[in-house]
Amino acid sequence: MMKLYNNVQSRGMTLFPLFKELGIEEQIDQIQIAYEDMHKADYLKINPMGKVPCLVDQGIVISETAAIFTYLADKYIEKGLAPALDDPKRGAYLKWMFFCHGPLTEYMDLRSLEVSNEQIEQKKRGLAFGDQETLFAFLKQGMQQANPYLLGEKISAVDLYVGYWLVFAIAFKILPYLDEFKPFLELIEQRDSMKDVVWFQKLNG
Ligand SMILES: N[C@@H](CCC(=O)N[C@@H](CS)C(=O)NCC(=O)O)C(=O)O
Repeated sequence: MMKLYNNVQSRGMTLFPLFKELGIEEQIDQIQIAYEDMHKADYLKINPMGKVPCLVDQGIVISETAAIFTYLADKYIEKGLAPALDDPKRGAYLKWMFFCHGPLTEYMDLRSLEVSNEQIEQKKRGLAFGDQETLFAFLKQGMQQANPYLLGEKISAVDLYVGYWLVFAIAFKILPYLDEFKPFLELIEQRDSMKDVVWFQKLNG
C-alpha cells in the first residue's frame, strides 16, 4: 500500500482522477491531516514543508503535486498515461506538467491575493508566468492545438492535472471561461474519473 497524506480541501484532490484512471484507488491508504496538524513534529518528519499532498511509497517520499502525478504515471507506465522516456511527446508532457505546477499556479495565487495587473507588470520578468496576456495567449494556443488532448489522440496524466486546475480556476473566477478552453474542458468533464469533481457544476451553472 502507498500512503497519501492529504486534506479533502487541498490541491491533493487533483490526484483522485489520476488514481481512478490508473485503477490504483485500492492501493492508496488515505491519511487525512488537519490543517492545524500539518506543522506539528509528527507530520514535519514526513514532509518538512508541512504541506499536503504527500505520497509515501515503500519509504520513498514524494511531495509536490506535479511530482506525484509524474511519479505515479511513470510507475504505472503500462496504463498509458505517461509517454515513455524516449517518446518525443515526453517534452510536451513535461512542459505542461511544469507549466501547471509553476506559472499557472503562481498566476492563480497572485490573482487570489488580488495583486493588480500594474504590480504584475512591474515584476513580470521575475514572475514565472510573465504577465496575464502572455499566460492567456499560451493557454489559448495550447487548447487550440489540443487534438483532442494536449499530447494528441490519447489522454495523459497532464490532461487530468491541467484540466482540473483550469476548471477550479474558472469556477472561482480566477480565470475566464474562454471559448478556446471549451472543447478541451468538455472532453475532460466526460471522463468517468472526473465525475466527482464538483467544480464542473459551477462551470455549467
Ligand atoms: N507546491 C505544493 C503546494 C502544496 C500546498 O500549498 N498545499 C496546501 C493545501 S492546497 C497546504 O498543505 N497548506 C498547509 C499549510 O501551508 O499550512 C504542491 O503543489 O503540492
